[in-house]
Amino acid sequence: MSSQWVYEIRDLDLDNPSCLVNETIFHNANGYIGVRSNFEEGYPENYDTIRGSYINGFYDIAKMPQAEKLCGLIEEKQTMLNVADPQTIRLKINGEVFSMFEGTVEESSRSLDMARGITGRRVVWTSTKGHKIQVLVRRMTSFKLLPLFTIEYEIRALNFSGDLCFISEHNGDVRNYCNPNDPRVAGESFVHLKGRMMETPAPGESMMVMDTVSSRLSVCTYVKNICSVPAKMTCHANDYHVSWEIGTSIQQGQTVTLTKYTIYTDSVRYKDCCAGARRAMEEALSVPLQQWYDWQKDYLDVFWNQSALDIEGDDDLALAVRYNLYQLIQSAGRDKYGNMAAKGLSGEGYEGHYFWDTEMYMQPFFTLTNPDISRNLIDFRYEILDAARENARILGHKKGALYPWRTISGKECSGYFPSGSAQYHIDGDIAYAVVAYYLATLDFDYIAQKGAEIVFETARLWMDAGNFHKGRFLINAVTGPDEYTCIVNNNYYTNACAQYNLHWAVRFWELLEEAGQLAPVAEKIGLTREEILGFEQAEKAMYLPYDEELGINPQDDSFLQKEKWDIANTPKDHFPLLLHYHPLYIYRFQVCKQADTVLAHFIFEDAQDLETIRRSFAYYETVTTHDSSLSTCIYSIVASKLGEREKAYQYFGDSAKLDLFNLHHNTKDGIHTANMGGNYMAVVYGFGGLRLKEDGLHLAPYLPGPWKAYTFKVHYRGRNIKVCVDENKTTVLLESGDAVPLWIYGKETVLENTLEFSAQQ
Ligand code: IFM
Repeated sequence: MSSQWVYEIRDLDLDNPSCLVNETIFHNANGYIGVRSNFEEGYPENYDTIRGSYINGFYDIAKMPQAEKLCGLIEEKQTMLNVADPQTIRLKINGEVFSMFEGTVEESSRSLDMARGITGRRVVWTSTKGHKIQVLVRRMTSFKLLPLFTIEYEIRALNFSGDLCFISEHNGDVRNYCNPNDPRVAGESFVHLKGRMMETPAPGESMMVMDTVSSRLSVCTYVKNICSVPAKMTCHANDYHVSWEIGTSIQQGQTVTLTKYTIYTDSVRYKDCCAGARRAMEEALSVPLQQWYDWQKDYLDVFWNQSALDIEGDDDLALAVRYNLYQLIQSAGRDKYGNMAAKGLSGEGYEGHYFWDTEMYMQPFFTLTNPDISRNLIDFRYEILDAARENARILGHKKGALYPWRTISGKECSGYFPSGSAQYHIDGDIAYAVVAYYLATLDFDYIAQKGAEIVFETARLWMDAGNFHKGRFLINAVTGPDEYTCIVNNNYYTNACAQYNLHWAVRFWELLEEAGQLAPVAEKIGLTREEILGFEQAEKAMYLPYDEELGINPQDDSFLQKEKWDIANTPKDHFPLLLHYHPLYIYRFQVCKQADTVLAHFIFEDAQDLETIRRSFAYYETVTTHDSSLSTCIYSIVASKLGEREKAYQYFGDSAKLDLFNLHHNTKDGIHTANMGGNYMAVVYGFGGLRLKEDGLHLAPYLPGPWKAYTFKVHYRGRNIKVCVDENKTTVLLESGDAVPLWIYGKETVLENTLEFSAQQ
């Protein structure tokens, strides 16, 4: 049972897999810290749990020895750390220990309130001796004070009066989760944090500083417990584990609350993380908790006002889409030290690494609704540009920058290069995101300061990775987005990306020259007019594979020569294929894990005529397993473009509830953030037909069958534009800002106030 803004589940399933999934689904995060939603009191000993708190961009270095030490293969990786755990609160009533797994759980629920930014848990429980209590827990990671995490733990005695004791813990003895049988999480677990300082400055308080073993970083966690009634506080502390016993009494009908404040700071952002933690704690305590709740709500009012995507006609789906957008704002880094991990800050899948997921799947949402966050994500890429230059040298390139396939602070962390470092398209993806930011904002100063440098250096890389041959520019030995087809020649997506990247390098050169702002960046990186001419030639000569017989764009030079994988007759439990077949075996078949050429046909739609796109789509549908969560949303968008509306809706629906229904069976390791961003795109780019192009904003909305209406907003070049689509009409409204040219259903017009179009476009 859920309302429009609250995702709630009742009568919790208490089996181990359900508990693990809920730890992810109800996690709290704010772009800086993320805390999984573990039961405060813990689980039975035989239960697997991932009890974790994470800091965006905070990592240690783990060894990744290569069995065969070939030149340039990496031997270590960064890994996001599970930092000290402040979640534990055990409860005793008249000496009996509260547990969801003993006594009787009469009622139970968990909820996420997306308007207020708070998660909740409610339990009515009767102990074996018949004492009945209600436990209400509210948790928040503050969007206003990023280091702050709070737990409000409220007990109500329903049928007794007696003793009440909270045991509130702060545990520095933590490790990361591992599963040696799943390549999507770490295979081994090490102790990455060593205690340096632990103190209990005042009753109910504890502070710990831990240092990473290899990356030379530090993290401080500062905890303060406040009880709503007078209580006796006794401390037990040893070995980076502090436990405050908080004893009091409770009367029948009375409510007693323990409020636990935790501050996280790290040495990436703070010169002195202890001092930073003290300051933040002082700030946290300077106003009542209610004030932080109010500010949380204010923050989200602004967020939803800028980015709400409202759907009428399917409440469950509307809620799922809202849940997805909420996860995006929980996951996006708010400074240049943190980006958006594939699992956000909700779990340890992919070890907290940032991939192309950011630029191609999550960032578009921010580019259209919250350009400051989008710019911030580019700032992060700018910050690691030197590391990308170094990475290019490691891979033998004399010029340019090659962004790592997966990373936290800039170094390549991919241990398996065929489906990792070989995905050179990440350079084009990052350049694409810079251009999209520019097209949405016209923030030319930013391009002059940072954006153009990224686009120039990535363009340079293509010149070194590819070569002219018989009048065509070719890029050999790379891997495209489809990770079931590795190290190929002329991957269509990669070549199209490179072409766009080169095009925009030339364009930014021209624009900077016109604006008299070229010299600083050109001199800084020694970029010459001759190089730009080379970019232009390569762009024009770029080889985009086309098969005359089928009239489609083959995924690469050899794709169509391979036998097709028999998807229909592969046992259902053999998906995802990557967990059941040796990679080399998979590589010899025509089988796609995810959208590849189909993605190119969305992103670079003007590179091909509609019929080629249509035939290609039909072809790739038959060879794609969608084993990656980045796939169906893209198929939905292209189906929309092709007017295949039922199909578009079906693909969209498949991806909208992926985590809420644990459809990929690995939500326990964290949310699928790229899928969530892709789900947004399936509405706005797919049903809404939105495109950002140099000639302006394009829209071509239609109403998908089962819906009554939908509305979305975009922030475009300083204007706020609202698009409402219902059964009768499409309305485009200029909410603020000056008139702006607009392309709607392929026709150019000017949006001055309100435009209305009939529904049947
Ligand atoms: O970046 C993706 C990739 O495209 C498919 N495998 C998972 C990665 C992280 O989400």
